[in-house]
Amino acid sequence: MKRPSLSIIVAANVCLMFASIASLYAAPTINVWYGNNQSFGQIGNPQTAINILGNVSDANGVSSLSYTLNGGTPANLSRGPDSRRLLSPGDFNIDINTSSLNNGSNTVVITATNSLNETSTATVTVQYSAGNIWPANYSINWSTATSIQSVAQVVDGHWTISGGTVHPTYLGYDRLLGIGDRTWTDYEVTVPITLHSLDTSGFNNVSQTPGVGLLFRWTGHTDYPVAGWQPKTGYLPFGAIGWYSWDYGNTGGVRLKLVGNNLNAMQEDWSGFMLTFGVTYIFKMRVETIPGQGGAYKFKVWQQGQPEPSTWRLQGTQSLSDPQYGTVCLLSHHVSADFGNVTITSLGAGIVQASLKALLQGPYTTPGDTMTTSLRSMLPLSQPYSGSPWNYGGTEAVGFLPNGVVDWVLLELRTGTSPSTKVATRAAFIKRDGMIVDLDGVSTVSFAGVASANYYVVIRHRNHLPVMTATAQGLSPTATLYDFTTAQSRAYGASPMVQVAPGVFALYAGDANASLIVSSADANSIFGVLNSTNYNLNDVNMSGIVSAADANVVFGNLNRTSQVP
Ligand SMILES: [Ca+2]
Ligand SMILES: [Ca+2]
Repeated sequence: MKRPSLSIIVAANVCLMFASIASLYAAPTINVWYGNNQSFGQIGNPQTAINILGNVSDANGVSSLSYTLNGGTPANLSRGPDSRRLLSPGDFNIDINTSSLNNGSNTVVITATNSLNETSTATVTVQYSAGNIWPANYSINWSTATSIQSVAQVVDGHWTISGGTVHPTYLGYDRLLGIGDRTWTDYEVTVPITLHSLDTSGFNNVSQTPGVGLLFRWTGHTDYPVAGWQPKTGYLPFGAIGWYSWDYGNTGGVRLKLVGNNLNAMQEDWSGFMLTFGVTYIFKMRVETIPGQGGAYKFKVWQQGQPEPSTWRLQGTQSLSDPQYGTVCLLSHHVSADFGNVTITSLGAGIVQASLKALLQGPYTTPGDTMTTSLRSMLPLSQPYSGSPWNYGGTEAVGFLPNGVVDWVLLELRTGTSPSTKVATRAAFIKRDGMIVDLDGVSTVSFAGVASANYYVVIRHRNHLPVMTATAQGLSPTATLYDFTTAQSRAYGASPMVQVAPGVFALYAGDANASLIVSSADANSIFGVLNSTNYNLNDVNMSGIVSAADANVVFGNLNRTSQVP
């Protein structure tokens, strides 16, 4: 592709994108690269922060630069060059965590002061749309994109769309364009890339290795391994980088590499396969979750117009201690490259695991903090929550009951505390030790088609009062045990559980009519079917028979109500 001259690019950017606030006198000039009205979150969130990028300049020298968010306390901004994210003199990058933004309109006021104490300000209106998850199947056609920020999220750098591609206008350290959601797990990305030239300053001690390609399973900058910078500059952890790179000081080391978390090389291409400047190559990379192992990454590159190779050129698997989810970024590290149209395909819409432990008061028995399995011979082989009031239509069923099963429970995931935000429901087994397991009787409970994110988890049981986690829990393909039994505060609300032994808490038994309150109506229900010996809601102590003992459980818990909102 014929590249426009730099002067044309800059002139076009000044017309189209730069928001210049220059005072009538010599106060600093603040250029906000992507405009005074910027929208974030409307597609989803590639990373934990948003970035408002720009440059400040003044003939007399800029002495300070700061910003406020929604009229809050001014925060100082670093100015480039800082050898990493801030490339040129006066460059700034306002990194604001999305959790600090109002859902809706936000006002960022940037204030610059020069050495003569002259001040100028620029106001950026940030429209933030909370709660969106980036569509799992996604593509970008740069020819029809109205702006970069309308289809992607700039993390670093000044980027330009031209000739049906996007490219970093100025070459520097980790120019990143985020595309996708920080909660994505398994996906495949295809993008044509044309390399033009190398910025040899990328061989400096900090940058070390110029390269171009794709960054996978990344959720944003951190304080590791670079701590305390503004903007945040730690680039770890990440899932993997698939790229074409020039090893430090070693032009013979140019090759395709698949680099894992902590910069561990997963696989390198020593076949002699080289990319030619000016030629377009298709970069294709994917990550898939291998249960119990981690992310499996595969990467191939071939010349556009040639048949796609049937095999992957590089591959490797990361461990469960490496990121299990995160977005994809286009990455140019000191390389002039055009990125063509991006195609992202979901490899399964995500899956999260819930590892839960809880006890039911009815069948609870000491010693050993276990539950009886007296109902075992009566338990249905398919989930019992299809009727009112649960109306759950799931098809969970087994051919036989796994060992140790006490009963079926119903789990819900919610993005908030309101019932209207329920995103998933699953029936599962609760075992005598309190562990809640999937249908195989062993595994944590999986929720397919659910993105990694924070969720409140609700446990319901036929004739016990439900409980919900006290706070939203980060659920991902890797499960972390949440144990309700260890403290009253593990569940949401006031006195949500009954203490059944010192330091041991259980769900309240006795809601025989599933009304979410234990009352005399439950006792009446029990007395109406005394001596029934079937799988019966009124058998609240789950002994296998409806008797006066069940009514006594009700009387012990009278007026207890569900604390699940
Ligand atoms: Ca009741
Ligand atoms: Ca009973």
